[in-house]
Amino acid sequence: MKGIDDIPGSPEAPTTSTALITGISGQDGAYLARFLLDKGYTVFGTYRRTSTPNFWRLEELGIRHHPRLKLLVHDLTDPGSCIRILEASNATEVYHLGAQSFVGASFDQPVTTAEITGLGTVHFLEAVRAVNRNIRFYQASSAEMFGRVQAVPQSETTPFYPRSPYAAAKLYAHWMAINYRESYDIFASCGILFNHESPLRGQDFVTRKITDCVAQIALGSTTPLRLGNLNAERDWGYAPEYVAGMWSMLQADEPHTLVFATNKTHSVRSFATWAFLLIGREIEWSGAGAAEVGRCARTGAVLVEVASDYYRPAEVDSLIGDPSKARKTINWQPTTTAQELCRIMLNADLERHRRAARPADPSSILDPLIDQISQLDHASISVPAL
Ligand code: NAP
Ligand code: G4F
Repeated sequence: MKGIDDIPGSPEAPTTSTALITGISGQDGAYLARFLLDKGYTVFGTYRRTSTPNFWRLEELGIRHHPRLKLLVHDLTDPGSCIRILEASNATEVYHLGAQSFVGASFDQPVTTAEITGLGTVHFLEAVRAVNRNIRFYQASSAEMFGRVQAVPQSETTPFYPRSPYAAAKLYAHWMAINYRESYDIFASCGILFNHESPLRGQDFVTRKITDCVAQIALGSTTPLRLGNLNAERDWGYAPEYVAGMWSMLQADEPHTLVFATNKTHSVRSFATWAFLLIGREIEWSGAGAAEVGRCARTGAVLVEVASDYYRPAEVDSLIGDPSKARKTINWQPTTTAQELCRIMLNADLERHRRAARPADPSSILDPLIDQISQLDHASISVPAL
């Protein structure tokens, strides 16, 4: 079974290259750092100064104190220091992952989002242009740019229709990366990534919010899971597979724009249903809209309720990507299903809560549960027609 320590691809010929990752404290930054360190890279990672360090992901992956990992303080809204960081690191590959990446927050902080997620990219592109035009640059573009989708599934040729300040900022950054590719011959590649999740996902995002809450319910919590739009559908993949694709894009002969997706879509309701099934709770859904609830089929207890405060002013109803160009161009193919992803994430959250609740108790009630979930065949999770 895949778990938190798995990452596709293993080093064949160790490299002595140097890479710079912006947003190394985030989900993708942490996985990519480990991937590159495994390949022999020296990795410079930028993080923004906060009153309390935020390196829990690097710690969980066991790379926080890796001898080839160097952490540099940098805020994406500070253009001048991009140049200093590029010069100091001497990196030949830049993976620009840093962003205000939470769509919900972008409605409350549209200008900050534009500055970090939009202009922050241009600060780095300008630095590449000034310091060394041979640097290869990866831009973390997003499926959110498709927004109110103009075709199903979405591919590299589908027109964009952003539906949030985040998506609009990403679209600006995306086009600027392409603009620098075409204007200055900079190797700027754009990965249009559909949702990718993992045990390292931030707790604001719906998948991790679900697995974390369900793990707590397994441990005895009686607080229901409160969600927004249960009908939203996403194409969910496994983050370690996606960061491997980022690296492949920068090893190609020429810069590309590629969609990374699984070509399957599922609703938020389905993801929650799977997570509860994994702890032995079948959900019965009733009601509609903000009045919908999910009850335990056995006890009738309310396990899920809808909270309209999680609704967004404009929603992206359904995303499903066509990754065939990525397969043809860089031989990238995802393998983890959304159901398996749910199990990986739930397992990790159960383990975290077990550790937090009973640090040294060998007879934890969760041990048998985790074993049972690990052995479950994900194909055996029957998904109701929703
Ligand atoms: P994430 O976990 O939210 O990580 C974002 C990173 O950016 C964090 O390290 C964060 O630092 C950093 N950051 C935020 N504001 C900053 C600022 N002002 N200065 C410097 N750093 C700042 O996101 P992710 O899931 O790893 O995604 C990586 C990238 O891919 C993002 O650009 C995201 O928009 C994009 N993307 C993600 C997905 C997905 O499904 N995960 C899909 C498509 C595109 P803190 O730790 O201090 O917050
Ligand atoms: O998990 P989400 O917050 O992810 P979203 O908005 O799709 O954005 C993520 O994926 C993008 C790529 O497609 C990235 F660019 C972006 O940075 C981020 O990583 O929400 C998924 C869906 C939405 O439709 C939302 O309305 O779930 C719905 N949802 C329903 N209840 C909820 C909730 N989302 C959150 N975060 N919390 C809820 O309670």
